[in-house]
Amino acid sequence: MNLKQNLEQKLGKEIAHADERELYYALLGVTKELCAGKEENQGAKKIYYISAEFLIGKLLSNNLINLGLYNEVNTLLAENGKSLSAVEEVEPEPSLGNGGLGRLAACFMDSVATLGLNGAGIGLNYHYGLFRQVFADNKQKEEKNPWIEKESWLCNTGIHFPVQFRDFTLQSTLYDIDVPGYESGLNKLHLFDVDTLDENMVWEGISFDKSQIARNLTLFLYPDDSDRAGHLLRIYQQYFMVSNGAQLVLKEMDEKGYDVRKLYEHAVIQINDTHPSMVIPELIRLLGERGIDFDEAAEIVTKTCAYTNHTILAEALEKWPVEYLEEVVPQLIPVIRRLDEKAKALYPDERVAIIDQENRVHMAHMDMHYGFSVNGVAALHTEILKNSELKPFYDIYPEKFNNKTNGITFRRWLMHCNPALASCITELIGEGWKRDAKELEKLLAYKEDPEVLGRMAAIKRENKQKLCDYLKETQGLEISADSVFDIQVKRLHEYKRQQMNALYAIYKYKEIKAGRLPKTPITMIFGAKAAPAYTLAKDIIHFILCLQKLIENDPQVSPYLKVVMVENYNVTKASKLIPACDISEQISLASKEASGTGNMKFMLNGAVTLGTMDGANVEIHDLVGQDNIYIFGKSSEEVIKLYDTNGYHPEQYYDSDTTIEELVDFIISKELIRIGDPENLCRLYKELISKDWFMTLLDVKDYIAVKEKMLEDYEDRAGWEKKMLVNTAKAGYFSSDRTIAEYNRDIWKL
Ligand code: 26Q
Repeated sequence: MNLKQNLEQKLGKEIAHADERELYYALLGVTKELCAGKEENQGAKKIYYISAEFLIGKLLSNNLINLGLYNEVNTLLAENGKSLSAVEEVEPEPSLGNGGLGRLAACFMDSVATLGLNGAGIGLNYHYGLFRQVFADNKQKEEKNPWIEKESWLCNTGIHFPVQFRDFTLQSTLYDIDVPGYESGLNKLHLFDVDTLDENMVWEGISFDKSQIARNLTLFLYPDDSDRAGHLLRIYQQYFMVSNGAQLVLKEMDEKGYDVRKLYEHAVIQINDTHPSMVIPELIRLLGERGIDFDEAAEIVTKTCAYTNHTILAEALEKWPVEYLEEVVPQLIPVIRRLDEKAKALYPDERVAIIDQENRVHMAHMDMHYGFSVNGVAALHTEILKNSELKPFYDIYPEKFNNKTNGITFRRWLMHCNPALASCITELIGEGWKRDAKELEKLLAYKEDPEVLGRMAAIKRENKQKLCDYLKETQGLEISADSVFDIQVKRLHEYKRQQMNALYAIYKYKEIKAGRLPKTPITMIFGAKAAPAYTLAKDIIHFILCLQKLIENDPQVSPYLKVVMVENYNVTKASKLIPACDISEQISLASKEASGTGNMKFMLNGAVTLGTMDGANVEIHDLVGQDNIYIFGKSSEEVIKLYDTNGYHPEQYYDSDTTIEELVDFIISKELIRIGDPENLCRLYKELISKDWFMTLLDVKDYIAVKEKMLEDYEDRAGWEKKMLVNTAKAGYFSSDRTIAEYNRDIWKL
């Protein structure tokens, strides 16, 4: 049966007579059937990527691309007066992640399948995801984000495992999502859930009774963990995930007839940050139930598990009080204690203890003692882990440490989100780049070709116009495609320094007020969710929204400057924002951003980076050369030294520099206080002049100077277009296909 017949049979009517919703569900059905008919990737050894987050985004178009059907469907719909992009709007986006770490897991799933590797993802099926962000009174409010409908990508496998907690046992149900590779085989994303979940227990916003585990376990990703009940729920979730994961791995070993004593010959478990670390003691416990003695079980598991670190922020490295674990999973306590004793016997150094003197379990320490690989996610990040953050471990286990610079899937982040650029590239250099992204370098041959540069610039202009239309339609925002699009979209965190970018908005506002007008108007676009309990992050959102209002209502300034905050930034919005960007803001305090992956997506789509020498920015810099990136700020060495010596005092910068003083004072100016909430604005102001833990004032002047230079260079259109081309051409290294090939070569060895 051909595609048209199949679709119309599902619809029960002609395509031309169906609406977008009907078309979406019919296409969902067709795609799922096609996946069901596809061969699963096979092999004697399998990679299990276990992660609390898989920020997969909408799947329809990407699955169609990978199945080689996108163009056919697109054309078929167009012939019948329908548009695939309108159909896409119907699909709900699952928010099963916070940001980088979760999106990385999704890109990795795509590449593992594309490279034909035998692998699977293991995670949880959160019904309401993270949360949906809405703005009210210039503040973030959280709402639940339901995404599971009667028909969805989830397939109930009928597989169940018992998971035992202290006072009760929960039965899991496994749901699978198909992950078709690009013109390749298929893998599964396994998401575990409980049948006893009660979606109606959420009363308002994202509040619910945190103590009713059987009813609330998979409602939300990271429910507010500002209190004890929140922490416990997180541990319930983590243990539920890893116990199911471990049972699934062992079940698959049994089914294949493999000896679990040789588990490491057939399975490798990649632990995505410390959230799944309890898989180590859980597997040891399960092997013990099968009669394997403790030391042998520990050795088997050590040869099976590998750990990826995504952060050097101490507060994000999980340390659970023994007492919490005792309350949730007492059966793991003897295992963890023995692992701790074994490690202490060999390495008495308190800095490498699993259980510390305050009776807390350091999850990362367990991973490093009882895993065979530890990797950072960008070259600089891995060096910092080895030389400072995890140095005591590097001294013990130098052979375990390795770097795997992050990557992104070009299927979603170029072919899908920027089809015009993708076909332009193909016309110029052929199809090869889709399988071997390094071939993008062939574009460099056109670096001086005005016709090619003009085409790329025209595509950028079109993407900017589309974004204007979208923001007008969805948020009623009026912005102009003739302005410079300066974009910072990422989770809200002080170390990412959205507040520094907002101080630039104040700088520019004052300049315009003083009659110094930008040659080209500037549109500053922000998008960010703040963790619900992260007060200062929410203050920064409030600050930005107040600036947006202030400028919007100022006829003297608004023709030259706009500040807009995109509501509920997510994968869908990213794919509309990124292709439209001129200036990519990657301005974290050096040493704090492990890698960044947005930086790679922007670069690939022809934006020029404004950034610090942090995370993968360093590698972008080395690839494109200093003429094609704008770098500012103190180096990671200088920053680390400032922390070590307690050498940074924001008040010194504030008191000694009138520009800085004026910018910061504006946060509590009468103009802003009239619009905003004094409590939030004052708190932010005080924080910046007295603590400023992430050193905004240290770099703000250099930031402004370099951004001004960048805007000046933007006026040289031919020069700028060349930078755009070089950025796209050099982005091949950041394909997640390269990253996954390296994981396989060095760690998984499938
Ligand atoms: C930890 C404890 C308690 C509650 C929450 C957490 C928690 C939740 C989410 C800790 C960390 C995260 C997410 C981290 C993350 O997204 N890290 C990013 O990972 C990317 C992929 O490697 C990098 O590119 C980014 O630099 C890094 O910030």
